[in-house]
Amino acid sequence: MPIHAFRMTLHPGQEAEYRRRHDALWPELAAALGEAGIEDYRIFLDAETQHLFAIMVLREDHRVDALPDLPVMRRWWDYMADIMDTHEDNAPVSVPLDEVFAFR
Ligand code: RM4
Repeated sequence: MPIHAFRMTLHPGQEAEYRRRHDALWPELAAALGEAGIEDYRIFLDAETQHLFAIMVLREDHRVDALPDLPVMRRWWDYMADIMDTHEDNAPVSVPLDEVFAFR
């Protein structure tokens, strides 16, 4: 299964707010993530650097590249923009991570 890993950055002092918002993830967004072919999506925080490490396990026929075109994804990014590093259009700054080890 394809794996996508990437790094985002949280603003200092926003850990509790970030957790709160994700604990209440909009059902419409959860549905869109599932429909895009995401089987498992986890985000880990490095509290020293404020880096958010995201890992997505994807179905072979995933369409995650189309997520930025969805209005619900854009609305979520607008909602999250006050607590994360973002581009001008509110998409989070996302740095791809290269896999260097796997154990299965
Ligand atoms: C994150 C960020 C990501 C999104 C997840 C659900 O805060 O907005 O882009 O995929 O939430």
